[in-house]
Parts: sequence; C-alpha cells; structure tokens
Amino acid sequence: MSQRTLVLLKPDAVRRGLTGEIIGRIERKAGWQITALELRTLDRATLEQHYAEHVGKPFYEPLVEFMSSGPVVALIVEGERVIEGVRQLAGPTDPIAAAPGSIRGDFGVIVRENLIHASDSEESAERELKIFFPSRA
Ligand code: IDP
Repeated sequence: MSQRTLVLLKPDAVRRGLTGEIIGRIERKAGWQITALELRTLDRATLEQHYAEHVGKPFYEPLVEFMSSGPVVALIVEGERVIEGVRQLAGPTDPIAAAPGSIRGDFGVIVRENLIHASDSEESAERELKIFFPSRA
C-alpha cells in the first residue's frame, strides 16, 4: 500500500542542525522516497490552515509563533505504509514520553519544540499536501 505523507522539519530542527540526521532516518527505511524537499518560512495564514483543528486552544498562539520563527524543511515522502511509519519514527507528541530511538525521544524535551510534523492519516496527508505542495496534490 504505497502512500504519500507530508513531513515538516520544524524550526528547532533546522536551527539545531538536525535536518540531515532526521532526513537520514527517513531515507534509511527501505523503499521510501523523498519526492519533494524545500526550505521555506511559514506565514500565519498557512499555519492557520495547517493547524485548523488547534485554532483557539491555549497552545495555538505560541505554536504559530514558534512555527514561523525560522525556516522549516517541507518534504513529501512516498512509500509503503509511510504515514504510520513516519509517525512511528517521530514518536508521540511529548518528547519526554517518546521512547529513545524515536526522533522526538532522542532529541526533544519541550512539547511544542518537538522537531517534526508528520501527517497522521490518509485524510490529513491529502489535506496537508494540498496546503504545502498544491501543484503536487
Ligand atoms: P502531533 O504533531 O504529534 O500530531 P498535535 O496534537 O497535532 O500533535 O499538535 C500539533 C503540535 O502542537 C505538536 O506537534 C506540538 O508542537 C504542539 N502541541 C500540541 N500539544 C501541545 C501542548 O499541550 N503544549 C504545547 N504545544 C503543543
């Protein structure tokens, strides 16, 4: 079951020089392909679309501030069960709860600054790919 997923390496990952490490982990999974990769700085409008489900929550404003505080790396990753697979590589939202060996578990401490976004379902992937890579959706 080949799928596509949207991955964002968040501004903390770019600032800390961890993009190569994280992309390497994705590339080493057999058969997965990176089919788009772009460094870009996100504006509020894009983030409001992307995080629509979180608008109004207490962590929303600081999240938008953080996510627009510097460039992110946006990727499309394609391959077998890649949606569930990248979520597994990332680990749970809270990096302290994330197991060592996962990206968040190995490198994160703060819930907001948890290094990576990855679509959580086929529906989310389709919606998010339209936002970040409209010409590829
Ligand atoms: P996910 O990125 O693991 O799918 P979501 O619940 O969709 O997690 O939350 C989106 C992002 O918002 C998280 O990755 C994290 O950066 C931030 N976030 C979520 N919950 C909290 C919180 O309770 N405090 C601060 N930031 C949060």
